[in-house]
Order: sequence, then structure tokens, then C-alpha cells
Amino acid sequence: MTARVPSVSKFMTLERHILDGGRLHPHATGQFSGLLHDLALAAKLVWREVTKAGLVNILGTTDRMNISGDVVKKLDEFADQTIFRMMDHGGHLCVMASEENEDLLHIPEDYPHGKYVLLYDPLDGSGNIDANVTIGSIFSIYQRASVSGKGTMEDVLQPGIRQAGAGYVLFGSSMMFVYSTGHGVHGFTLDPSVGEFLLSHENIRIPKRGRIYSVNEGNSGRWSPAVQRYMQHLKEEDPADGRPYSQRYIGSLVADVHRTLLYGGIYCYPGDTKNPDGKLRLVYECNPLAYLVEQAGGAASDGRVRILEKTPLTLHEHTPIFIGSAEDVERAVKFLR
Ligand code: FDP
Repeated sequence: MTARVPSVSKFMTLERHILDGGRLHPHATGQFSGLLHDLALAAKLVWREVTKAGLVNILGTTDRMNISGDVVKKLDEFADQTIFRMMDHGGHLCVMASEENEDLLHIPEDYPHGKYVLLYDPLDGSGNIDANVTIGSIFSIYQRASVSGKGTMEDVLQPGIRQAGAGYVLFGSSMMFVYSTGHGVHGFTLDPSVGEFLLSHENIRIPKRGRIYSVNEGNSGRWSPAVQRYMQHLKEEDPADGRPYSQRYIGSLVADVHRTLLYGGIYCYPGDTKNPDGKLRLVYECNPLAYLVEQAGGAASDGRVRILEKTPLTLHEHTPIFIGSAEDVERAVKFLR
């Protein structure tokens, strides 16, 4: 008889991980777990279309511009509508808002309303779709601030520090689901042969300091002198201090932040003379990513204020951001002050 070899790795599916997380809260109703489960399913539906992107005539642009002035790709619309349709009837949510839509997305009257709020960027980095570069979806979850009924602006305009959970899905060489509900950051990779997300990156910790900076240098002529001095500092030769840093910029925020989370360093989208508040959206992009990076031991600031402490005044407002390893963000903030 052959002896059974004890397994060295455990199989943890996303579903089991979510259920185990729910058990940490004895009074949990299951709404939160149900919501995460539905999001994972929505992500798989989007992935199915993303992988067909080069095969069917789904690329190209529609005639519409989104609220931020970007031309909307058809795949953006598909992702936007798929996430909404997957999430509108589960009874977990009272309201949603998406980067692709100007106003709140209300739950249809005849569906039950729950106690959570979902904010999402359905397809981040969409400028990269045609080049087959990694893109992704970002999501942010809050408990409602209003008491009952239809969700309101008060529910969606909460500071990021109040997030109950956040995450992103990466559509890259493999598909990943990375999330946190306040107990560390965990990454799951889809095994397409069984259709399950399996735990591949348990309790991700961002290095305290890295050697990579990520920024669109094309904007450097418009940066403030303080931002220019900081970037110059990163490029100076000082081996004892681990400089110069290497530069990496994919131009897909979700992919750039994912690399920063794993390898350390800093991602920056500063304000400049053309866009004083930068390009990235506080509610859909910066808050969820700041929550994840902080959960992994890193930091995120707009140069003066911690991102998670900013109270959004409007749904689509922008913010400058410096996000990544705690020591790198601290140093950036010193230069900017
Ligand atoms: P995209 O417009 O392609 O969706 O916020 C959107 C975003 O991409 C980020 O994903 C990306 O990091 C950034 O814009 C790129 O902006 P620049 O082209 O100005 O560098």
C-alpha cells in the first residue's frame, strides 16, 4: 500500500474564505457575505467577456463620453451593467454608484433593500483594453448612513475610513480577486478549469519601503516645484539610501497598485497646473485602494491629508494620491509639506 503524503498546501476557495470571515461576526446576518459572493460572480462574468475582447467586435468606442470626459468603451458598459444587474436584487444593498454613471444607481422598487452601499469602477485602465494590458474592477462597500428606504447621497459620500470592505479584480495573465474586510488583504487566483477562486496570496503585507516609483512622467512639466523635487530625489544616485528608484508605469491604476502592494514602493498621481486635483476619483478608485494598502501595512495620502479621512463632497471628485509603502509615502509627504 502506498503511504498517503500529507498535503503541504491547503485549498481555500474564496467562497469558504468569505463564509469564515462572516463567522468572525456572531451577529452577522449573512448580507455582507452574500454581497461579496455576488461580486465574485459578477467578476467572472466580466472576465468571460474580457477574454473574448480580441475575438468579437466588442472593442471600439461608443459615441458616449462618461462623466469624467473619457470615451466609453463597449466593454466598460458591459462591465458596468453586469455588476449592476448582478447586485441589484440580492437584498444586500440600498444604493450603488458607478464611475460610469453621473447619478446614484437606485435599487429597483420591487427588489428588497439592504443595509450596504456599493461603489465601483467597473473597468479601470480601460485605455489599455485594445493593447491587451492588465485592467480591472475596483469596489468599495459601506454600511448605509441613512436609516431606511432608498439609499441617498449621504450613504455614498462617506469618508473612506468607514469602509466595511473593499477590493479589486485584476484581468491580467490570470484573473485575481483581492479583498479586505478589515482583517488583512487576501488574494485569490481563478482556476479556470474548475471556475473557482483559490487563495494564492494570504495576508499580503506591503514592504515598509520599496525601490520602485510609478507616475506619469509626461506630466512633470505641470507639477509643483515640491512634486518635482520629490521625483528628482527618487532618481538621485545614493546607494546607501537605496536610490535611484526604478520607474514602472502601466497606466492601469489597479495594476500599478497591485504591483506596488506586492513589491513595495510608491504610486503617485499628483495634482498639476492642468488638473489641480489630479485625475483619479476619490470615491471609486482612491478610497478602496487606500483601504487595501493600509490594511496591508502601507499608507495613502493626498500630500497633506490621509486619503481615508477625506470626506467626499461629490460623487465624481478627484484627488491627488501618493500610495504605497509606509516609509515611501511618509517621505513624499515631507517633500510636499
Ligand atoms: P483609464 O483612463 O484608462 O481608465 O483613472 C483611470 C486611469 O485609466 C487609471 O487606471 C490610470 O492609472 C490613469 O487613468 C492613467 O492616466 P494617465 O494616462 O494620465 O497616466
